[in-house]
Amino acid sequence: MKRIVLTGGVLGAALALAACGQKSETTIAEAPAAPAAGTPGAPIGDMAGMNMAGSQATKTAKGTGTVKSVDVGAGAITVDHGPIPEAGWPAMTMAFKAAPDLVQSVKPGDKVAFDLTLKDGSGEITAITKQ
Ligand SMILES: [Cu+2]
Repeated sequence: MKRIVLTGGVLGAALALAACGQKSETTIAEAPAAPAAGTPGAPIGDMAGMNMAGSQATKTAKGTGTVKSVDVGAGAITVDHGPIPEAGWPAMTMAFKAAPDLVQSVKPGDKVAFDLTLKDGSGEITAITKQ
């Protein structure tokens, strides 16, 4: 804080010199310093709030693909799926978490359309239908 005040004083002195002794301009130049010093705190607080909201939100997405394997015990369906723009994923084969009744409703080789809930970079199948 002291260094900021000193810097302000130096700048104020420089401005006073530049203004050739017009003291009214020195006063105007120093006035904005107080609001400016408080300004950085507000945007940082807002951004922190936005980030928290973003991490807590869950997105949904839809995909299509071919079931590669199912694991009822683990509650997972492995799908060779097409691109899923909502998740920013290219086509790939990956395992999704899914409720037991969904896992049991499909078998390897099935062509399926599915709904996903996206959270923390992974997806859970919330609905799946054979095509
Ligand atoms: Cu994937």
